[in-house]
Amino acid sequence: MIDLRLRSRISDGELDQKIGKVITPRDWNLVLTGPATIRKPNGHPLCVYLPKALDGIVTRDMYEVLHGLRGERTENRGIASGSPRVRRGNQKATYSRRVPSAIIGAFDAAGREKYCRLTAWTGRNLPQWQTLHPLLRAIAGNLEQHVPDRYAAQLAEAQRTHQEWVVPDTPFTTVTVNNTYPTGVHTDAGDLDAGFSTLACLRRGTYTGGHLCFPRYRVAVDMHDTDLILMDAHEYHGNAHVTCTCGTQLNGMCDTCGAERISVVSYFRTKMTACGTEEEEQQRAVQRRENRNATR
Ligand SMILES: O=C(O)CCC(=O)C(=O)O
Repeated sequence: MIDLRLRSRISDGELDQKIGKVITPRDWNLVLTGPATIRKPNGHPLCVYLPKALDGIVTRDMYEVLHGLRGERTENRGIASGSPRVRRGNQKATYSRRVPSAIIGAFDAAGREKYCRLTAWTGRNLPQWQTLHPLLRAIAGNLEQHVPDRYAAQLAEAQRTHQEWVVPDTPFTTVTVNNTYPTGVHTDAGDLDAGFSTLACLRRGTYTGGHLCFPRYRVAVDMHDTDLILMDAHEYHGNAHVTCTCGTQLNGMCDTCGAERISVVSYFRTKMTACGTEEEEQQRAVQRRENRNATR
């Protein structure tokens, strides 16, 4: 495994121009092709690339669960959707491009729902969620081995969280599953500062592009099937357009040729430590519903 400490980074002004935009090959000059630890100029880890780390771990059932999420679309990915947010008519809320991305696992009391919960898909598909747990444990094992200090910090937070919100034997509460679309340059919000994020890739059919890139450092990686990258998701990152052999720039798996790039981002949501037990959070949800009905 190479261990490389970068010497340079682009200026804040140059980086600002790229935020929210989809990355292109002009944004990188180093593409990782083998196992590598990449450090920032200050010596802190930027990413650890582990080709084929999940080979033999991802079963057909796991793939089917992740592939089965391709119909879940969201307008809530903000600049990570690769397009600016827009307002519809005179509505107050803003929306970003609709992209095939799903959040599964646990979620804190954020947004409209002021209580902690398993996401709607997770609640409806508990056996499928559990099918993914061995994969998440294998990802956690790699995190422990390659970035032990970040793993330990994240595990400590997971241990002081009610266990119904944590994937057993991992420091993860939540997973974002993306299917074949480019993310605009963004940083992840809501995950633990002292921790580290992880991104696993499953790939089917033939396509070009999709490179995951850290534009501040001009480093990219073309993730292949069962590759894993451990990464500082508080550094700006994004992935390039995915073009299949039909010549289409994809926003979702290609229905014609089957080209598909699934990215599985597993992390710990900082605010989960403040959640009550599942029973307490359910009571909070009922209470909120009753209060809302009473004020109508
Ligand atoms: O799919 C990728 O390579 C990037 C995904 C990502 O950055 C995200 O979901 O926040």
